Amino acid sequence: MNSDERQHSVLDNTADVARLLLDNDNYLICPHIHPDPDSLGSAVGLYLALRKLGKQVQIYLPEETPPYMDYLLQHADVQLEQTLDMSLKMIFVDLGTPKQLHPAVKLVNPWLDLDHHMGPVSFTRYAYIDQSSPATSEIIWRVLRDMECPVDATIATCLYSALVFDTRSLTTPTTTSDTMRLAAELVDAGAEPEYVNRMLNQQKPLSLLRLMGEVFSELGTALEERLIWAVVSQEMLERHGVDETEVDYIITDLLTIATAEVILLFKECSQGQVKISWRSKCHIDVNQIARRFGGGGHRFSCGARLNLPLRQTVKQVITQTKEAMQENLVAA
Ligand SMILES: [Mn+2]
Repeated sequence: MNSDERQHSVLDNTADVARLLLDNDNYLICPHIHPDPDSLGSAVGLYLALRKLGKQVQIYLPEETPPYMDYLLQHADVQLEQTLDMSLKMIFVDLGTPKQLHPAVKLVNPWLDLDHHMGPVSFTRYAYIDQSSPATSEIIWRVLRDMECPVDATIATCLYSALVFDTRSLTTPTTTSDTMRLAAELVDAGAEPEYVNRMLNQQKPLSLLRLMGEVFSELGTALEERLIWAVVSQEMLERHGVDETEVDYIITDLLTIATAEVILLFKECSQGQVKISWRSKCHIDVNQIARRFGGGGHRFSCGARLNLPLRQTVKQVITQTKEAMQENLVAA
């Protein structure tokens, strides 16, 4: 463990994280804004484990989440509003950067950051970051093991959901045989693959499929179809009666296109921003491109938000992404 003058300690291993969590109490777990199943599953899994160990703990989530993730939240004490004070040790899971926090979540006592993203880690008192980890839930699993916390079927379901979501069902380049062994351990502990697949992948409303039909018929392509992008406007969302939170994951369907190396999804949000998501099959480091637009994430999956009109955003981002692909930003 080493600390600098700003009282920030980088923890070297999950055993240190486990000791810290066992030695302290009164936690507030904070997922990132618009949480995905890794952030939410990690938050609830850690919450349930700390409760088992007799700790005071709550989850602070100041926004509604899409209904398909309700099964992850049903066993947790989730606060939509929270009085923040120094007595609550804030734990961030899967955050990436403090910019990914909901505006209601103020850094009153930023205490511990558990993450597998690249990016600044010095905003909390303690941090454990493992960029090689396939999901934040894998880190949580190791912490639970080091705390000798018994894992029941509910915790296993949360962590398994997070793991299969972030690894696209155990198929991303970060997936190793260890990842598969972890998935097997979680199934042994009570996670049901069929149930989790149904919850994560078979909950789309018909209206979303109809919207996808329109979006897919108007895909943009460049560089001999190596770059492919989809655009979803507010007008399309309104016309099909689709909630904007339901749209994000249609991007994974575009990865099935044979020629595609990089995929982009542009979503016009109700607050006037445009949300941009990049996915890369395995060659191009799209995180380097996202960072040029103030965003970030992983080498193969990342995002950014711009306060520009939709058409202008598409033009600028496509131009830069094409340039980056031609420069051949190869993932390490
Ligand atoms: Mn993650």
